[in-house]
Amino acid sequence: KKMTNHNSVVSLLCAALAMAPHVEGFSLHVPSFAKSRLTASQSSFAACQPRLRPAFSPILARNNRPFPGSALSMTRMQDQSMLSWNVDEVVSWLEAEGFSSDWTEAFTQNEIDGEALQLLKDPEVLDRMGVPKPMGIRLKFWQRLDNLANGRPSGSASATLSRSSTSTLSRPGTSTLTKPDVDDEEANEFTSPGAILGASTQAPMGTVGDMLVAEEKRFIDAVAELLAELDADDRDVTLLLDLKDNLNQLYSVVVVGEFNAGKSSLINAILGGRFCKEGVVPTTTTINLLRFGDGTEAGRTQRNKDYCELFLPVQLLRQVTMVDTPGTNAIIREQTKLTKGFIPQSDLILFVTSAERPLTETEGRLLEYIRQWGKKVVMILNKVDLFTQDEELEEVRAFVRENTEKILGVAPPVFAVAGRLALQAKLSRAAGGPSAEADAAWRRSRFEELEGYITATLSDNSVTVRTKLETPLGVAARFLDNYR
Ligand SMILES: Nc1nc2c(ncn2[C@@H]2O[C@H](COP(=O)(O)OP(=O)(O)O)[C@@H](O)[C@H]2O)c(=O)[nH]1
Ligand SMILES: [Mg+2]
Repeated sequence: KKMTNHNSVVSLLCAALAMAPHVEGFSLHVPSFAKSRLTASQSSFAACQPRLRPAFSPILARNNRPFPGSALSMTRMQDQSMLSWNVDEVVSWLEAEGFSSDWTEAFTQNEIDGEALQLLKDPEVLDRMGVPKPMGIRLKFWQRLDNLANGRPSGSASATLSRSSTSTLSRPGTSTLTKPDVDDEEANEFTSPGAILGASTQAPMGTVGDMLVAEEKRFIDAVAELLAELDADDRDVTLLLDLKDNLNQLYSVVVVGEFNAGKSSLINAILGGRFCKEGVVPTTTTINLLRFGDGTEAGRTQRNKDYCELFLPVQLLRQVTMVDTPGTNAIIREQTKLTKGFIPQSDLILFVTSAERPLTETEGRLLEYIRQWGKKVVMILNKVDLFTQDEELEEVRAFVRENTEKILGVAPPVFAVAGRLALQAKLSRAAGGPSAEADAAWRRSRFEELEGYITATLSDNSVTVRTKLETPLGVAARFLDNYR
């Protein structure tokens, strides 16, 4: 059930895909090379489909919801006119609702008139009629039939669900997701700050990237429509549509961890300046977005309710938006909520844990939460200058690796660094200080390896584009898992 890797994300998406073909304007012509990019395996969308079928009917049964076309809803029938339809009229209705010729032919051959139509609630009857199998399309059929029988507007009219149709909804507050994955009452509680990242710079994706983004936007619209039909919370649908809008934005790296783990110091070390406030007591009370800005923009800050943007003349920020979070802390619950709210929007998570107290219980719970969103995680074991022995360091690094793997299901890269020393080295070099000293601090900081990884990740377009594409997919998969 849980999202352990990209393949399970993709298999859920296949489930959505199988349910989605009848959404108006929906098509998925993903080139085969792109499919393998998305799935990271040989599995194609088609190959995933059979897994869908056994899954759906028991789920509907478990939810104790009648099939839309079941006897229960049919007793509410108000519009009697369909009962007098002949076969041609039934077929015209099917066509108008967007069902394929496989459907209309099966209806013609089996001489389904209006009276027979209202009895078509049994999946086995549809099987015997030779109607296509995907349960998603059948569900839509029952839904349309139910609308017809109850004199409601056609379902296809709602198939054009778009951002504008949800923009009047209340802004995301505390999500109502109640998936009991973690026995922590806060586990699923988050405040989504909305599409923060969707503010400025466009990400250069390349032609193939742009094409995939366009396809994925259609796909997300289809999933959003599906979620709406599954009575998903409006706020969840809004989040998904916000993420769709974020697809064209810069890659975002979000730094999370408990307060005092050294998140702000790490960002400063990466950027080479004291831009984020550091301190022994929780200092960062808002989410800070670090974006590129030079000339008159340099140093400008823009405050909003839950976040603050800083524009800095640092080249790396042309490629990424770095995000400093307040961190999680059992005492300051508001900050924990803010941090959690931001996680769904991130493309890459740098999870900072301190050598003083590597992987605490609350950090474990935060990782659990992150995993539910299908995020790519890089672990940073910070403050390694506190170790006097290399063996000690390696032992703790192994501990972090093993335990994060247990939680995430995949082993993320683990970097052991001393952020504070790395920043000292960079600042001292920039100020023209004694180079031997700076070099020694730099070596002790072990920062080289992490920087190499970050640069390699960001300069590989296929990695960044892929990760960006996966961001809304992981969230979509979680919602589908939650609501189906
Ligand atoms: N010994 C040591 N202390 C560090 C290191 N990085 C940060 N710190 C200290 O840890 C404290 C918390 O750092 P900060 O970056 O504010 O943590 P945050 O709350 O996670 O943002 C500060 O006093 C930092 O000076 C490090 O690499 N080594
Ligand atoms: Mg901080």
